[in-house]
Amino acid sequence: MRDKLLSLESEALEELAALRGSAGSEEVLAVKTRYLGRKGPLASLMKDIAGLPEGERREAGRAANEAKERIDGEVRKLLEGLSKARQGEKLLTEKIDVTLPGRPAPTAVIGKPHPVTRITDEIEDIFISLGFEVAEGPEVETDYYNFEALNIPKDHPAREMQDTFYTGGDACLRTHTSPVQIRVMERRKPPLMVIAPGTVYRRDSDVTHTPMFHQIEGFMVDEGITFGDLKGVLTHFLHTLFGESTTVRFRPSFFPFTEPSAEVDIQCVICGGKGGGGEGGGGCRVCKDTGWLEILGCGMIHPEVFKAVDYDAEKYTGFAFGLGIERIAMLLTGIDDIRLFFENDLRFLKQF
Ligand code: FA5
Repeated sequence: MRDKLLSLESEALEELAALRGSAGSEEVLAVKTRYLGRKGPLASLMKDIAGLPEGERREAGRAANEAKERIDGEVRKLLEGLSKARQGEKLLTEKIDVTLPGRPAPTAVIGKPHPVTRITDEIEDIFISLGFEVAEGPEVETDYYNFEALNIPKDHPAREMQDTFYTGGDACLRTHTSPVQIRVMERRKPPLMVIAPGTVYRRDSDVTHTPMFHQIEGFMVDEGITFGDLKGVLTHFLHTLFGESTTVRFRPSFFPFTEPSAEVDIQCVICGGKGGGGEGGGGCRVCKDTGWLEILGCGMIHPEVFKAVDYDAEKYTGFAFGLGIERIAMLLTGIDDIRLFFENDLRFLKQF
């Protein structure tokens, strides 16, 4: 029995040795099944061992187990070697060069700030650099904040149904950012240097008007603020935004919440202020041949407004201004139809 077991073992180990280095795991496992499986030669020797006399059986049983373990051990070693080799191969073929530069994403999928957002940020930065802080107010306002506290009388045309979106009762969509002046001044005492950007709504629609647009309100209140401060701040702002050589003009105007009031024009950036004598000799569509472009409304805050927020108008003075962001964006980008900003046509937006 012992010889039979030894020759079975050495035959199996020889076969396994022949597989080393060239075979795959299936072939190794096939040899294992052939020798150690239920129908293999070791199983049949085990059956013979069961029939041996008592004294020989134990000895032969141990020898059979040892032979089985040695064959099994060799199979395990071969399989481990194969798995290591496979891993090494994988590391080589699947290696990643982390120093390769990344692939740029196609430009169509990269989001960029909308031109109106970009110009709002630019304008905010100019005022922040002068020491102004940014405030916000609600888009749905009450009659009191949008009109009453701003000294806009009951019979003012801005209050009419055809100019304002009323949302029921006393509420309306704010028609300008000026109510933020009231909300800030109600809460705080001077000195104040505040800008308030935001969305406003009017029943308006043509090439230079949209029902929803953006304004930036600004105001400065303290003891001794003069019209000179207003001119200085706004001239600096317009020179920074449109260039130092831009000519600025303050023109008398009227707003119920400022006195005196003015509108500010800059010399037309398209025809250079030449009006009809612009490039090519034709008329200038943008300034309609006047040579000037209206940019914003402004003035010294009306004493009635100070009364509404409980400020002493004898002690404090201040200026305020409000500008339309889309109008400025049109001038800076050369777009001559304001509605393009809100159509979200990618062909338009991709130009910026
Ligand atoms: C006002 O709204 C005042 N609240 C501005 C102000 C503030 C004056 C503080 C004095 C002191 P106005 O209605 O002129 O003023 O509007 C201001 C700017 O908003 C205009 O110069 C224009 O650039 C822009 N604007 C007005 N209506 C529209 C519209 N429908 N679409 C786009 N822009 C508009």
